[in-house]
Amino acid sequence: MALVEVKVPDIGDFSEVAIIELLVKPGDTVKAEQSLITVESDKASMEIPSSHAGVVKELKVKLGDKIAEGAVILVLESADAGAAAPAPAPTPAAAPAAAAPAAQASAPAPAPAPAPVAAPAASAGPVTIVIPDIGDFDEVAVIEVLVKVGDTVKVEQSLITVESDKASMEIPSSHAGVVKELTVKLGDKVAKGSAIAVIEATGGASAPAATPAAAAAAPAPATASAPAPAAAAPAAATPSAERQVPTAALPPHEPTAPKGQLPHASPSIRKLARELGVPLEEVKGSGAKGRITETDVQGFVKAVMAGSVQTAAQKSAAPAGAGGGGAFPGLLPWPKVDFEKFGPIERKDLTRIKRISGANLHRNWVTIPHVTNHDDADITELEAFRVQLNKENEKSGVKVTMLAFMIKATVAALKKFPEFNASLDGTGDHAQLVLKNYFHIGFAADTPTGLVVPVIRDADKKGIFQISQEMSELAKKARDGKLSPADMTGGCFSISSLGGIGGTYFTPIINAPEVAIMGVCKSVTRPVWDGKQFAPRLILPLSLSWDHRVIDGAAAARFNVYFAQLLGDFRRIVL
Ligand code: CAO
Repeated sequence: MALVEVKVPDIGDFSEVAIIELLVKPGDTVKAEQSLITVESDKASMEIPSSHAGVVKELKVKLGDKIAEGAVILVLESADAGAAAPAPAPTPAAAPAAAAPAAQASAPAPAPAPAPVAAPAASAGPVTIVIPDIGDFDEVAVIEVLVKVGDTVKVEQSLITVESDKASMEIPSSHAGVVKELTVKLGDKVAKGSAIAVIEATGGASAPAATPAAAAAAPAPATASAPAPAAAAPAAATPSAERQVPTAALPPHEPTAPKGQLPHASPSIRKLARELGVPLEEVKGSGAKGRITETDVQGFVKAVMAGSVQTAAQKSAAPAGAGGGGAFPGLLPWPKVDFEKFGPIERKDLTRIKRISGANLHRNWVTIPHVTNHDDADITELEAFRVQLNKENEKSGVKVTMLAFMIKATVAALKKFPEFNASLDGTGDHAQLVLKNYFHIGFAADTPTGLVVPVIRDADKKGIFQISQEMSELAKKARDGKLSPADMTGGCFSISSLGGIGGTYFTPIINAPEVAIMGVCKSVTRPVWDGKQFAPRLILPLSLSWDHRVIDGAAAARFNVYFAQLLGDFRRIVL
């Protein structure tokens, strides 16, 4: 075993290229010709293979490093240190614009020179652009056509992207002009000399015909871009807005690249992604073999901006189970705990209702500025009346509930304070308050699979008996898991009653897009000072949560006072 330094081979005209991916780490066993790193210029990306088999002892480069021929990539403990290294990379003279061939993976590809013309360079007139000497490439597939007939192209503007198994590169135009004809299409196999397009060159601006020999003699500038002929204005690859790539509907957030592998994308798409900060490994490619196109990157950005997709970075900043929606930049990631370390556990999936209601409650809690006002209602007389009604109507089978009275009181309070029967619509300068002239009241129902909120429609048009009966039917449907979406939509205001269970006060979460919710707890008999003495009164604790964007504290206090007055003396409801 001996230690071997694996160096960057002759990469032709590349003088400084950035490392965009490290494919191995110390301790990895690599084979000869296995790719070690990926480097990229603005027109080509390629993998640099190992000259020996062995175990990686030390990495001498890191992501972002600029490297050139001869740079040490890593130190390898190799059994075949004495063996001849794989075929050396072609020299610059031999391959001015070579790409790593499938059969000779140890020869990475420099960026291709501008495509030469078959005809002698003319200052104007039609010129046929052909594939330049792309080194040992025999037949490479056209994976993107970046221009279309009628497009005006600049010198060095990329016309097509070709790809081998180790490199992809864009073939730039040697001439400026208007594309008259495209002679390749997606999927075509091309080689040196294949015609790409006919361009009506604009006078004078055309680059001199870059013969392979001429290109070889002209070493690349310090940048990693393709060597530009002296007369040509260096032009960055301009991604066409209408790239001829297989298009798809907005791509879902579903990466196509296998985990740990660099996704398929041309150099200009990588550049675009870097500029926008798009994590390409999270983008689903809609091109051939999952290749990521410009449309895919744009779709990803749109989806992230719309909040329908979260990047992995956003997710790791959001609490576990946040279930999408905006993350909180700068927030610590949710703690990852190995609970089994502390004792036996069992795991249970959340029910569908809990998953859906949890995500909604979380959004509402985070996005609505909640305030909760607590108050008490004296329901001594109302409870006596309710008990009496139930006695009188024992045979009817309908039990009048306190909640039914509260629903009627809510309708009256909503009529008196219309901003509680409202919803916010739109944001910023376009925000509007939608005031409703209908009165659909929701009530929280506890079921074995989670919380649901069925709605009593048009409660203003219904009496206490009808409301009680409908509530009992809806509560049964809820417990049986038989509520339809129509039973749970369109609510104006919700009541969450824990009265049958217990407690004093709590802070209910507003059921968006409603703007307030009444929480009710268990009524208890308390001594209340009546001005002369303490009298036993049945007191119902109320907790009204309201949206401070729509409602003020004074209005909330008035709502509670009025609501309590109605429950205290129900005759007031007809006033
Ligand atoms: N104070 C004292 N007792 C009360 C009361 C109150 N505020 N409200 C109801 N009760 C009593 C009733 O008198 C009844 O007692 P009896 O059986 O002796 O007659 C018992 O509690 C059950 O009441 P009910 O049958 O009238 O039912 P309800 O109207 O109180 O509740 C429903 C119906 C569907 C709202 C309820 O079953 C439920 O699911 N509540 C939970 C709601 C919830 O989970 N809210 C929290 C949301 S936030 O997580």
